[in-house]
Amino acid sequence: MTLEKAQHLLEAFQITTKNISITPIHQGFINDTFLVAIHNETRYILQQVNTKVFKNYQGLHHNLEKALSQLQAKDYAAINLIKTKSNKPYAIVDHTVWRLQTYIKDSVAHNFATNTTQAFEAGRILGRFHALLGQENLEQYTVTIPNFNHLPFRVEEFETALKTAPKERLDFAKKAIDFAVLNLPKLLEFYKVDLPLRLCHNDTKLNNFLFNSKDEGLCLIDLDTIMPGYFHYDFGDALRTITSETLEGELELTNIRCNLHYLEAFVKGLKASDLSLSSIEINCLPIAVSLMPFMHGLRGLTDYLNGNIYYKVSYDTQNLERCLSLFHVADLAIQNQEAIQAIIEAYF
Ligand code: GN1
Ligand code: MG
Repeated sequence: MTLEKAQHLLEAFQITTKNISITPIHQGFINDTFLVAIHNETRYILQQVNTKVFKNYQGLHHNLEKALSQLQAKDYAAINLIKTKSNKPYAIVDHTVWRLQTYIKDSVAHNFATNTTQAFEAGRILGRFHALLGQENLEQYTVTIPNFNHLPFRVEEFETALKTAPKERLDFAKKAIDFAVLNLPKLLEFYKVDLPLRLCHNDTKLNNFLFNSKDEGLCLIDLDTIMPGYFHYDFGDALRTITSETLEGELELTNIRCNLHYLEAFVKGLKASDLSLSSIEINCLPIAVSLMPFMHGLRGLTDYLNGNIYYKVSYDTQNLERCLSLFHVADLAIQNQEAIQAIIEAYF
C-alpha cells in the first residue's frame, strides 16, 4: 500500500489525513489489515473487506454497528467505527470496500497463551461479550455466512471435495481424510441436542482478544462474523488456541499441547464473568473443545482438496498443514475428554 493510496482511501472517512503513516498487519486469512497513524499519534485500523467471502458486506456492517453499540461497558474496552463523510460505516473506493476503526492504545494480541492469567482473562472477556449481547434480538442480525461454524454443512462441503478433488491431492491428504472420516460420527453427536441460539462472535481464536501489558483482557476484535450461533462455537474456538500453546498451524505436532491448567483458568474466568448458561448448554461444553479444532481442520482440508480457493495461502500445502495441526489439537482434546469434562463440572 503506497502512502498516496492510503491518503486517497482515508479521505473517504471523517478524519484528518495530514501526516499519515501506514503499516500492514500480516494477520488473518481473509481481510487485508493496516495500522494507520496520524501525526504519529492517533492510530486507527484500516481494513479492506474481502467481498468474495463477505458477499453481504452491507449486512456485515449492519451487524457490526449494532453489536458495537451494545459492547459499551466500564469493564469492556470499546471499539468504534469511523463513519465515512457520507455517514456510512464503510467506504467503497475504486470498487473495493474499506472500513476504519479506532485502535486501542497499548493493546496487544497473543497467538497462543503463555500463562494462566491470559487464559483466565480470555474466559472472562468472552463471558462479558456474551453477557453484553445477551439481550439482543437475533432476528435483527443478518446471517452473513450461512452455516458458518455448522459442522454438518462443513461435512457436506468436504464430501463434495472428496468427489471432485484430483487423485494426487486425495492421495497426499490421505492421513487427514482418514482422521476426518473416523472422528466425524462422534463430533456430529453435538447436533443431536437442541441448543439455544445466541449472538456469537464466531471467530474467537486467542489473537482476536486484546490484552493490556498486565495481561488483563480488554475486549474482542474482528467482529466480522457476528451472527447467531451456539455459545459452544466461541467457547471451543477460544480454547483450541489457548490450550495448544503453539501457533495455529504449528508444523511440529509434538510441540502441540492440551494444557488443562489453561483450560481450567479459562473456565474460571468464564465463571467469574457471571454469564449464565443453561444446564443443557453446560452439558455440551466438553465436546465443543474438540468440535472446533476439528471443524477448522476440516475446512482447511476441504480448501486444500479444492485447490486453495478460500483461505489466503503462501504455498500449496499450507491448508493441509494447518489441517493436520488442527486435527492434532482436536485429537488431544478427544483423548482428554473426561478430564475436560471434570474441570468444567467443577465450576459449572
Ligand atoms: C479466518 O481471517 P481470519 O483469521 O479473521 C476464518 C476463521 C478461521 C481463521 C483461522 C470468515 O479468519 O473462521 O478461524 O481464519 N474466517 C472466515 O485462523 O472464514
Ligand atoms: Mg476473522
